[in-house]
Amino acid sequence: MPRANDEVARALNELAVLTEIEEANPQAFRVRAYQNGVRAVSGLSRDVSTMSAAELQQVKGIGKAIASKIREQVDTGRMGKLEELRQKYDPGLLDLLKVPGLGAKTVQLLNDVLGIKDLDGLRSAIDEGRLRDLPGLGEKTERNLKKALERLRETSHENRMPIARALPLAEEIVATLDLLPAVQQVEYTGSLRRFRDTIGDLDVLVASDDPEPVMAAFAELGLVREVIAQGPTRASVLTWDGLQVDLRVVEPAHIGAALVYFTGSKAHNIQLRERAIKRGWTLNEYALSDAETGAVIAGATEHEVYDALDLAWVAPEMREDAGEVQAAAAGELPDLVTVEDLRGDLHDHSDWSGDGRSSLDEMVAAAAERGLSYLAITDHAENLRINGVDRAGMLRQRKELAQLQERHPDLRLLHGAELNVGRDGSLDYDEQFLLGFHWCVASVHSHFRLEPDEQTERVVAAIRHPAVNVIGHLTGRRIGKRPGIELDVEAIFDACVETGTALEINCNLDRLDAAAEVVRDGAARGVTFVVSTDAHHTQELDYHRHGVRQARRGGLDKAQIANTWDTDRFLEWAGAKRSEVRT
Ligand code: DGT
Ligand code: CA
Ligand code: CA
Ligand code: ZN
Repeated sequence: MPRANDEVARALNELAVLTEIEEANPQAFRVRAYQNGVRAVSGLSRDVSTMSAAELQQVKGIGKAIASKIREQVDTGRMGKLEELRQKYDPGLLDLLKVPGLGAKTVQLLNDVLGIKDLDGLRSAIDEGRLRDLPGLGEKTERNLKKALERLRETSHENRMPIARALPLAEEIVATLDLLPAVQQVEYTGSLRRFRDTIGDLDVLVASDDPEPVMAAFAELGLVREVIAQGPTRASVLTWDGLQVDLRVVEPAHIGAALVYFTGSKAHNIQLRERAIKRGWTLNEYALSDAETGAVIAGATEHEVYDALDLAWVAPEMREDAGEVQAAAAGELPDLVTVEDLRGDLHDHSDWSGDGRSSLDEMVAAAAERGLSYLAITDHAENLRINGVDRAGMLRQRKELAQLQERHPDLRLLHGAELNVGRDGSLDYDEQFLLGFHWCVASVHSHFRLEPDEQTERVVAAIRHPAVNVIGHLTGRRIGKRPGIELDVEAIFDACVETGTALEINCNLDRLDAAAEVVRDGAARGVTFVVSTDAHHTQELDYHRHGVRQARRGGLDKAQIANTWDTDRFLEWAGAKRSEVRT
């Protein structure tokens, strides 16, 4: 998405949430209009900053009022109405709206009557039993809210921000600072560069000989709510959505050492420092230097630092002290995957099912345009509550796909489905019908609260089905929103290896499922993986860039990723499992 669109969508979204509080009604006309605006802007491939108000109004979901707000944001970097609401409502109220069971009406009531402005306020009010006497609430609601708060605390990893929210913010900050003439290089570092799935605070590093304008521009960023601390070369700010961002400006000659230091992890840094000490050197955020003379040995680039320590350069995603330093010393780091290595995508939706937003031919054309060699269309199968495709629909789609195949000779199209793993491990349709697909993903979309052994059994049953090629988003987690199902992953790995079934690395930032630790352990067991976008829109085909980082974080060698294989090898592997049943 163009960066201006991202910024506008975020502002409209905040406007929708704040308006919901103002109107005390999530169905209010203005709320819905803003939400439609968010969707419209997010789905737009044109850069909104290049569009006039009249052109904007031509877009479905954008009316006159929203068009003028978009222009205001683009022209002035601010949205007056949003600023006004930000003044009026405490940011903590936004957190309250995220508590399951708390709507805008209740949030406003809590605010007006009890003066509750944030999660902490709500927690103490519940502990003191002050909620039960409010009109329309009662003891049961109080109990439910208490539970919801506990759950929220668990899933939000003590206020860590999910990567899906942190990454776009970081990319926006980096892109904005990168425009400054004083900036030679700018990178986000810390846990985000390591691609952890939640972020405590965001660390940004700039190389510059002239820190002053950089510090000034940083404090002036539109997304900054408050400057917490500011010095000549470092500053900390708080963004409107509650993320702390630490900026550090260093001289260009030190940027390599600083990148290593501020990327971390702490444990990885300690390993590096120990190697330096053994050689009579010191390693800090400025340089690798001789401990006695202070002479600089390395510091301008990361590669230089690792090289001097007799280590292969370690990809940031792997820097967790999980054996990567030893592997780098022995020359045994895995051959990690890049976006260019991925030749196909194997989990893609169209507007035939669920919430797919692009048509079949748009999806196929977009995959062809990206130079993919193969693509599996895997619309939702019939058991999904929201608009799964029935048998007749699937057969019609197969015909359409065959016609599209003729128009795209260089892109091998596979007709597939995303099946729903039932409570007992059963799947949609019947075995004969399922064997008619070229490729099936099976995913858990229901029954998230079963016991671990029941969950394991149902997923293993799906793995054992002859038509199932891969398990989609293994646990169904939504990072920071919903924990995944609990599984005995060892049993899953064994079943996968035994049957030639793959595990998916789902590229959606909300999911990143299987988790990196599972990828690492599965890789060691010999499990085959696929990196899949789960695209619901043509633009989401670009999500491969996230999935490869997740694969790297799992230390996965690209040889173990089936969609890096060429078409012939891939098709042979994908066909092997089902042909075993047929013979
Ligand atoms: P987070 O923010 O909790 O998601 O995790 P990080 O890893 O981003 O941690 P943060 O922000 O405290 O520090 C960023 C990096 O700076 C960290 O990964 C390593 C480095 N660092 C910070 N403090 C220390 C320290 O005391 N010793 C060493 N060796 N490195 C440190
Ligand atoms: Ca951090
Ligand atoms: Ca930090
Ligand atoms: Zn899907």
